[in-house]
Amino acid sequence: MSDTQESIYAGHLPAMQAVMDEMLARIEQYRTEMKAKYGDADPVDHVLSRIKSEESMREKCRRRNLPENADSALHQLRDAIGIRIVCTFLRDVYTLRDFLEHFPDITVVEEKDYIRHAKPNGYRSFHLIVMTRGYYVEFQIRTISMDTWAALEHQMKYKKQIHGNQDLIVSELKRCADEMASTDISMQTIRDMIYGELSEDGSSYQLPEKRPAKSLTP
Ligand code: 0O2
Repeated sequence: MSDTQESIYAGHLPAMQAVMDEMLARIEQYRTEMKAKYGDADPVDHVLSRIKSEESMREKCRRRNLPENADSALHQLRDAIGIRIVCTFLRDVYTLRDFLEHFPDITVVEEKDYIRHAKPNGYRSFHLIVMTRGYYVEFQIRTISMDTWAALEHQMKYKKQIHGNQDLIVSELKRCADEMASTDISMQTIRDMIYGELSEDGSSYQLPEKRPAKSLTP
């Protein structure tokens, strides 16, 4: 941004930062509660957060044919504030989703369950877009293995020159994504056995059903 160019977020940055900090504090609260319940086992491996950079936001506006202004950045696009939560186990992805949604000042705008419905390339993650205090926040909640996969796939997408057979890389990535998804279920099931939380019929962990659309805003 040049010295004379106004930020695309106009005067909203301090309020956006405050919203992001509040969401991060709630995630810390969740970790503390879960650690108290399960000893020292932390349900969250790590959390990343960012306000989309000025340049990335302007570039996204141009790509979407939107004017480069605060209305586009804050109302037409919904990922100016982004928080990625990387969980140790699969069930934590959904309990965290429930935890975040139970706050009365949070309105769920959209959920995209790319774990239940993986993208064709194998991408898995739970995306939750909420509105709070007048700002959208995009949460990406996923397991460690989903995160490792997404990071590698991202490297492939943005590397200008790929050494090796790209078709083979793409199909190997898809195979790994499916194997990792299966391992995530096995790891959750083993964990449930350790904690005596296996379902009564002893079956392996099942992903939760999609909730009724009425819990989401139109
Ligand atoms: P960045 O720099 O990561 O923020 P939207 O971005 O919501 O307007 P879309 O595509 O409908 O558009 O949203 P979706 O599918 O929820 O994806 C949003 C973000 O999820 C992406 O952000 C990526 O971070 C991540 N993502 C989605 N699909 C893939 C994928 O196939 N591979 C990887 N590695 N990440 C993915 P952006 O906008 O790309 O940019």
